[in-house]
Amino acid sequence: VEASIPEPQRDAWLKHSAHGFTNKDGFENEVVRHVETTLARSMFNCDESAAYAACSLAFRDRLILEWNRTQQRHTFADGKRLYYLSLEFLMGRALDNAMLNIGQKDLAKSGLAELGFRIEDVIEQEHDAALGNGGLGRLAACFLDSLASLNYPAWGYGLRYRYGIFKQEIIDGYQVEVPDYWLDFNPWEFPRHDVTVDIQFYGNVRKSTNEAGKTVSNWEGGEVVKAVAYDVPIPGYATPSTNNLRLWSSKAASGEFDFQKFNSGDYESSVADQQRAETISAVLYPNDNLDRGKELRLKQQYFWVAASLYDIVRRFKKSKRPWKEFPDQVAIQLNDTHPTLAVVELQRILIDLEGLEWDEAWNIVVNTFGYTNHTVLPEALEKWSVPLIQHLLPRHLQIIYDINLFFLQSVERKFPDSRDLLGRVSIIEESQPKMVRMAFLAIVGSHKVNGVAELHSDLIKTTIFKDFVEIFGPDKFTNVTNGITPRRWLHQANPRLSELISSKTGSKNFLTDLNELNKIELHVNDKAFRKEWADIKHANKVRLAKHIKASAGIDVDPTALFDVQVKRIHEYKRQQLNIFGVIHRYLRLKAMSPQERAKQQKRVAIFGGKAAPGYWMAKQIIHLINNVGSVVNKDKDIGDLLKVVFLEDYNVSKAEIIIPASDLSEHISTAGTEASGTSNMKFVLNGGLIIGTCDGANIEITREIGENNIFLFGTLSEEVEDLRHAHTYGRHTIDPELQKVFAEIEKGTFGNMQDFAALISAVRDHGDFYLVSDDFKSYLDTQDLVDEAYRNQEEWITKCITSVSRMGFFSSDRCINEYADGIWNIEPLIPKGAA
Ligand code: GL4
Repeated sequence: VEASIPEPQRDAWLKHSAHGFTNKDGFENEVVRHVETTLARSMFNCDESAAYAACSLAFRDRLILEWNRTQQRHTFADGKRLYYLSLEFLMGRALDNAMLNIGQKDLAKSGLAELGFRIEDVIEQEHDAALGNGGLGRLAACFLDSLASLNYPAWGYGLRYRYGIFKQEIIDGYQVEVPDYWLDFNPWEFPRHDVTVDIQFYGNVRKSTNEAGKTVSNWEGGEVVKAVAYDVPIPGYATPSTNNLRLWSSKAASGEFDFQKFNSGDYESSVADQQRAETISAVLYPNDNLDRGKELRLKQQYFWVAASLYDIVRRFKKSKRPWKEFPDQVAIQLNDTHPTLAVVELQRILIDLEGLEWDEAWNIVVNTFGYTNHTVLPEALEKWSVPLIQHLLPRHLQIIYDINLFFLQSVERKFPDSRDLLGRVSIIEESQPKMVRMAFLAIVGSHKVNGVAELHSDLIKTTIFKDFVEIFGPDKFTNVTNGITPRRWLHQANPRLSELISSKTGSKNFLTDLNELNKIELHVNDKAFRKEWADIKHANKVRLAKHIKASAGIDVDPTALFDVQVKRIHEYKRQQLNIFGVIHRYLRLKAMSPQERAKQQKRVAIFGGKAAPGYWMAKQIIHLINNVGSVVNKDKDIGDLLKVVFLEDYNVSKAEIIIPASDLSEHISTAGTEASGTSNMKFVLNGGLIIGTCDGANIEITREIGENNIFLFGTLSEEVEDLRHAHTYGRHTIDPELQKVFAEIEKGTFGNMQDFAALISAVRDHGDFYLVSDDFKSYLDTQDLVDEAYRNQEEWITKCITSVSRMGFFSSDRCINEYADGIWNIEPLIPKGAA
C-alpha cells in the first residue's frame, strides 16, 4: 500500500498499462523484440535456443500480467487462501504447458513458422524444472495446475534448488550421477529482490519478564541467513487465473556480522560465510521414500518453512483482523512431514512475537494445518535427533517439548489406565539419542490427516497411526485419492488422442470435467474411431522407438508389445521381479524350436528410473537390467521376439513421450507398500493397460474401469505379514521357475555373477521381504494372459477405449475439490473470462 501511485497519476498508468500480445502479429512482434533487445541478438544470430528464450519471454510477459490481475483480485476479495508447502515441485517443462493452458499454441506454432522455426524443436530446447524426486513432487505440480485451473486462491511454497534431481547417465551398465545445473537461463522465474526474510539459526534462549510481568522467551544470537523470493507464475487452463509458486533462495545476510569481519580484514571468512549461506538452497536431496536425517536437510526445512510463514503472516496482518480469524483466512497443507516445523514456527510466532496465550495460539495452529501422509515405509518416516534440533533451533525444541507435554497430559486424562500408550504416541522417542517423530508432531498439530488412496488411508489408520485414531477419533483421518492433471498428461503429452476424444465428446470440456470421457464409450464399436485410436497408439510407439534408437542405440519393432516400467528404482517397487520375469521369458524362448518361437508374442521390455545415489541394491537392479539387455538384444535366436531397454535419465519430459506409447505398464509393488502411485493413472488415461498388484490406486482404478480391463496378480496386503513371518520363522521355499532364473544368473550368462549375488540372496537367504518368490508364479501366469489378450487386437482396443472412458475419477481437479471442501474450506474466485 505504501508504494502505491497517488490518485492523480493513475490515469497515466492506466493509459500505458501493458497488455501482452493478442494475435499472431503481436506474438511475432514480441518474439523479435525479445531477440533483439532482451537477448541482444538478431536475425543473423538466432538459433533454436534463442527462439525458445524469446518465445518463452513473450509468454512469460503475458502470464505475469494475468498473475498481477489474479493477485489483485485475491487481495480485493480478501477471502481464505490455501498455501501448499512442499519441498518438491516436479514441474517439467513450462513453455508447452503455458501455450496450451492459455490456448495460444496454434498461434505460436504459425508465428514461429513464419519466423523460421518448428515449434517442436523450440519446445525441446527447454531444460526440465526437476525440483523433485518422483511421485510426491509431481503430485504437487499437478495440484498447482488444478488449483489455478479451478480458480482457487492458492500459493505454492518451496525451495529454489540450484541443482535439481541429478541427471542419470548409464556407463557400462551402471548409473552415474551428474549434477543438474538448470538455472543458466530460466525465463519462468521472477526474482523478487525486495521480498526477503532474515532466517535465524543456532543461538540460545533467554527468559525475561516483560512490562506486564509475563515471562517471555527471547531467541538470541546465532547466525542469520537471508531468504530471497523467486516467483513462478502458474497458468490455469482456459482461465485467466494465474497463481504463484514462490521458491526461496538462500543468501548471506549482509548484516553487521559480515561488515565487521570484512572491515577487520577477514575477507576470506566473510566470503566463506556467503558460500555457507548459499549451500542451504543448493541441492535437492535425491532420496525418494527414504529419510537420511542430514543436518543440512533440517536447515533447508526450517529455512523454507520460516520464510514462508513470515510471508503468510505478513499478508494476514495487512488485513488488520484479530488473530483468532487466522484459520478463516489461511489454510496450510503440509505435503508429507517435510514442512512439519511450520506447526512449531507458527506457535512460536504467536506466543513469543505476538504475545498470545498458549491455548489460544495452539487453537489457531491446529485449525490452520492439514497433513498429508504419502508413505507407510518405516525407513521413510522422518525423525530428527533432539540434540540436533536443540543445537539448530533451541527455542523450537522447547516448544516441541511443551506441545508433547500438553498432548500427553490430554491422552492421560482420556485413557488413564493405558501406560504404554503414552510411550507409543509420544512425539519424543525415548531412544539414544532421543528423536522427534515428525509424523506424530504433524498429526497433533493438524486438524485433518489424509492418506492418498483408499487402501493407504485404511492402512495408516490401522497400523502406523492406529493409536491416534483412538485418541482423536476417526473423523480427523480421511482419504483423498491422488489424481493427475489431464492437461499435461493427455492434452499436452498425447495431442492426437486429445483431439480424437474431443471429436467424439463434442468439445474440449473433458479437459476440465474429466468425467465427460465416458461419452467415448458409446463409440467403442465405431470402426473409424477404433482405427484412428490404433493409428495414434502406433504413431506414439514409432516416436518412442526413434527415441530408443537415438538414446540407447537399440532397434525395436513398433508392432511389438511395449511393456513399460518407469518410476524410481526401489526394492518395494520390484523392478527385480520384472527383470527376473524377463530372464524367464528369454530362457523359455531359447528352449523353443524355431517354429514354436515364431508363434510367440513380440515384446519390448522398457525400464527407466533413477536410483538414489546411496542405494546400492537399486543400483544393482539397474546394472542387471542393462546386462540382460546386452545379452538378449544381440541374440540372433531371439531377434525381435524380446528386447530389453533401459532408458537413461527418466524425467517428466521423457514421461510425456513414453507414457502415450505403452501397451502395458507395470505397477507391481509388494501389496501395501505403494501409497498410491500416479503413473498408473497416466498410463491408463493414454490408452495403455496395466499389470499390477492389489496396491495403492491400482485398486480404485480396477473399481472404476472394471476387473476385465486390468491384469491383477499377487499377494494381497492382508496376507503380507503372515508370509514374512513364515519366511523368517517357518519354511521358505523358492519358486522353481525363479530358481532356474537364479541358476542362469549364477552361471554368468549376464556377466559376473558376483555383481548380482545380493539381489539373489535377498530373496533366497534374507527372508524375501518384498515377496518376489511368492508372487513370481502368479506374475508369470498373468504375463501369459497379457500375451494372449494382446493377440486379440480387437478385444485389446476395446479394453483400452473402455478404460479411458472410465478414468474421469482420477483427475487432480476432483482431488483438489475434495481437499478444498473437506480440509481447506476454500472457495474458487472465478474471474471474468474463465471457461
Ligand atoms: C509417494 C508414494 O510413494 C507414491 O505412491 C504416491 O503416489 C506419491 C504421491 O502421493 O507419494 N510417497 C513418497 S515419499 N514418494 C512418493 O512418490
